[in-house]
Amino acid sequence: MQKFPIHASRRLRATPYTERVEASGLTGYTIYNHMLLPTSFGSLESDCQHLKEFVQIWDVSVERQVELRGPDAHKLAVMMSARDLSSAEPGRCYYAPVTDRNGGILNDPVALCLAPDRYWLSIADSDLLLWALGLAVGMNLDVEVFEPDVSPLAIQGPLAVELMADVFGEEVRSLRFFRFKWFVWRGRNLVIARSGWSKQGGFEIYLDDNSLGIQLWDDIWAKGAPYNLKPGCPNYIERIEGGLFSLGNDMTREDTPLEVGLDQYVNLDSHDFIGREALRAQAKQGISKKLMGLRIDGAPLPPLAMPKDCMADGQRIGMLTSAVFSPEFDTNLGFAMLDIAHAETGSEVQVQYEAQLRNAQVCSFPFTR
Ligand code: THG
Repeated sequence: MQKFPIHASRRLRATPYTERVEASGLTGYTIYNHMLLPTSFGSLESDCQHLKEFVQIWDVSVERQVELRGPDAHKLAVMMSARDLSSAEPGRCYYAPVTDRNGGILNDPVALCLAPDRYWLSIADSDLLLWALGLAVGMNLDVEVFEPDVSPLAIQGPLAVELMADVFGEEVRSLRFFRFKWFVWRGRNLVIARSGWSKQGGFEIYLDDNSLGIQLWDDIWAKGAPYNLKPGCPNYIERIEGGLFSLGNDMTREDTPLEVGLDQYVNLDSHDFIGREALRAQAKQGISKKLMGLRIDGAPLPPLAMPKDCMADGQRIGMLTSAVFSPEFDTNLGFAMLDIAHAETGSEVQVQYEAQLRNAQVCSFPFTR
């Protein structure tokens, strides 16, 4: 899209790993949580292929933590999340959508329960810190809310477990999906979780001292050669193939978790949370639009820079929110928020690309070959 450099500053933050990232073949950045997020190291296609075969090291410092700490930390976490965190256990991660009073999605963090009185909300791209600070004041809670010095580094790909065992010891192998443990690295304790924003499997290391970023990167890099370790980043093709939704792109405050198909992470009957009444009403009444998969005919599409209209019988019936050509599926894949009448597997729609209309078939997730 744009060919001009982006300049980091105190406001537009570099990360503890930026120096290594830039020295190892970075070819693109985006901005996420006021911070630099790599988008490619060569091409999306070659990055994607490598991610599916080997292992990559990802600077995902942009996954900032909102820490809730103190006697009312648990109460605040439960009030914030549509996912029932009332019986959250230390050592577990929870994908936990956060909604406003209308049920609109404010963020879709991974919540880590560090202790009964200590949570990290590992956030997507919106200022959830401000919402949490406001709620703490408004609800008169005894809780500290702040962004700690924590910068996650992800190790993703089928060989991630081998590399991680070499660096952190055999015990990482026993870590189950969406669990975390404390591991000793150079005499300090680090949270390591089995998680990450790809479907290839892997880990996230929550480094809690930015002055140690280069050391951590180098320690992992030094063990990488046998596994063909390369730098990487959340990959636009792989995440679409895998059905991972991006806040701000595929869902916004205009959408509810039910409309996005995140029903399994919404508990309407177990706990009180902000947005529950609206979501209950919507569940009762039925949704009027839904995020669906699309297979789009025609020449390979580049990553979508702006949403496109979806049409049927000459009427606008929705919006394409993400799309790209998938080499593995040998077709263009995308997500679209569609009026409910068209949000049905097998339904035929068109996508408006400037003057051109492209035919597309609606499907559900996950995409199947
Ligand atoms: N890791 C961490 N923080 C994050 C992300 C992450 N913050 C921003 C963003 N990603 C939040 N969004 C998601 C979306 C999906 C998942 C994780 C974070 C995810 N989903 C699993 C899946 O779809 O297979 C299922 C999760 C579950 O079953 O509970 O992993 O990636 N630290």
